[in-house]
Amino acid sequence: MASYETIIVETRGKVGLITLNRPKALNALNSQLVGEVNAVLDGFDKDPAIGCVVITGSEKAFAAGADILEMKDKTYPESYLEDFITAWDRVAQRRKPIIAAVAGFALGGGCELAMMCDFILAADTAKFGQPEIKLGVMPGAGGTQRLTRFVGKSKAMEMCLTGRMMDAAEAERVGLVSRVVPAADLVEEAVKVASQIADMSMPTVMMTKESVNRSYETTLAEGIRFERRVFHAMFAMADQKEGMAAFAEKRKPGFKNR
Ligand code: CO8
Repeated sequence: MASYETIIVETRGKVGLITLNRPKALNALNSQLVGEVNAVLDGFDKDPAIGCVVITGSEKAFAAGADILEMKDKTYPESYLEDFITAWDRVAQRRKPIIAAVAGFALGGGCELAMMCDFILAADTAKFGQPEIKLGVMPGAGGTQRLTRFVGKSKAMEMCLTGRMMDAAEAERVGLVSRVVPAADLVEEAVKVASQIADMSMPTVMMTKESVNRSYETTLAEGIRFERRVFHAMFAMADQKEGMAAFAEKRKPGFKNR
């Protein structure tokens, strides 16, 4: 496997594990880190041996935001010409599922990166926030849009306008994270959940992800129509026959990804 300077990459069975690793800067997201994460995700997406990805950080920080020192002197034409931040969107466009396992700070771009993943598993130490307003800017990688969809207008507005952080308990209560686990168990638990997903039929997993994501982008009627078409199409897959036969025969299914 290629070596990287800002992340650590491992595989655990069918799970690809990416650990953000710029400890001296609390995993601040610079352009090198973005490039490395995208390169690894490109590889995982193409690798049939990988069924699910986990992105995590350190005990202290998932990521404390975009790298302020790297961006502070940027001009408007520079950020426009290089299409600053757009490369991050590719995390949200991935077809295989990605779980964010968040301990410590997930601030600014760190919170936005977590929200680009398919769901967030949080340690009890997690703290989420969009503090960009304190830097004289606003969230730029989806924070004003995704946070609002997760937690509603009132809380999103308060967080974006004041920069207040939300702790793990509040984040679970308002639906930003799927579950909170003790910090010491976070990565193990995330890999366990990812392994369960990776053992399912991969095309079914990917179609399910696509269908849930459709609910963000379309009307209810269109979304239901999309779901129904994909659901019907699943009866053309061997994995549907296998999954239902296994249930009837009281055995574990052996999915073949077709
Ligand atoms: N960028 C660069 N360096 C950082 C960042 C950052 N975002 N956050 C922390 N660091 C560095 C500090 O400068 C410090 O370095 P040094 O030791 O060389 O002085 C080191 O990390 C440790 O940080 P602190 O000493 O500040 O640690 P504390 O425990 O005292 O405080 C905090 C932790 C509260 C997290 C504090 O570091 C902080 O407020 N950080 C900045 C948080 C922030 O404002 N984030 C938003 C950044 S803007 C943004 O994300 C725009 C989004 C655009 C999209 C990005 C693409 C995904």
